[in-house]
Amino acid sequence: MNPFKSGFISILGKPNVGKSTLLNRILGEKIAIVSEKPQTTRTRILGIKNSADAQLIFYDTPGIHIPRSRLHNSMVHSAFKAGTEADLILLLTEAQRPQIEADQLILKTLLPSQVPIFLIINKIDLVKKASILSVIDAYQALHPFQEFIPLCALHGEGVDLLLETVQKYVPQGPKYFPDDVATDQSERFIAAEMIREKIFQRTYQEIPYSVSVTIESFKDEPEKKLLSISAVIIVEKKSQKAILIGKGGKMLKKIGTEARREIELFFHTRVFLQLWVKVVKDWSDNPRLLDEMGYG
Ligand SMILES: Nc1nc2c(ncn2[C@@H]2O[C@H](COP(=O)(O)OP(=O)(O)OP(=O)(O)O)[C@@H](O)[C@H]2O)c(=O)[nH]1
Ligand SMILES: [Mg+2]
Repeated sequence: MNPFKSGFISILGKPNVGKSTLLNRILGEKIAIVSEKPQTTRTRILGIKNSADAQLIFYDTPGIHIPRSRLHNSMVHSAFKAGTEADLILLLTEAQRPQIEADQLILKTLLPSQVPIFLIINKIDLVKKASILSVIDAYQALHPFQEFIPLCALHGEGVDLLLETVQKYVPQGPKYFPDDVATDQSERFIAAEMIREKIFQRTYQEIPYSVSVTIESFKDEPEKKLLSISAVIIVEKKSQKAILIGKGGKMLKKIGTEARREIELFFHTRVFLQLWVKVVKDWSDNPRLLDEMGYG
């Protein structure tokens, strides 16, 4: 029998390149929220992929960008930290829009030089095969990448090959987590993230970036086959609160319905979801509040 292997693999890259989509695809289950807007992920999200002879522990991370608030600082710091703690780094870029200079800066200033790095060229469904070669050519000059793997995180093409290759690079090691554990995130955190995802998908301009979600109560009532959740959506300005609530409460209702469906799917139970909106001025630049909200 092959010796058991295990390792920590960090998925890093610019915002919006598909890091969270890739984590969900690898796990075959949605644990990381996704949107078409950049800076969706704000914290490190751990996901565990078990097979007969390996345990691969992935970190999805916030997209690396130039910070403009303390929240951004914390996001970039957590990506950087996940890089330094990894046995292997997957640097993601987009096939149709590779940002070579930005990735070069990430490689030079943020990523530890001793950790092996694969270049993952995502979204190959959006380009002709021939153009993938020119992306590989351009990146070859930047860094001695261990592997170049083109894939489509959205539909899955190339993901099995990625997993086989990752397994070759991780060391022999123990099973860190029991087989039935897929993530270290709390149930409350997952529910809050699902609400935040719907806000990211449904609102525009500065609104998604001004929102944080806190779970006030989370009550599992198995005898009623019901999960009751009450959550507060925190915004920075009164005007944002008005937009989130919408005319006659329409927007909040829509977000609530979509979030409830998503939470029901994940927890396999009926959910009663109550949402409130509260203004907390400048929370995204307040170290104490950021800490309380889990962005410390
Ligand atoms: N066409 C296509 N779209 C993709 C693919 N992978 C991800 N996307 C889309 O890209 C957008 C961003 O995906 P995310 O997974 O949220 O990206 P991210 O890198 O986690 O973004 P941040 O958390 O903001 O750093 C979403 O609209 C995804 O549906 C892919 O392989 N093909
Ligand atoms: Mg993400």
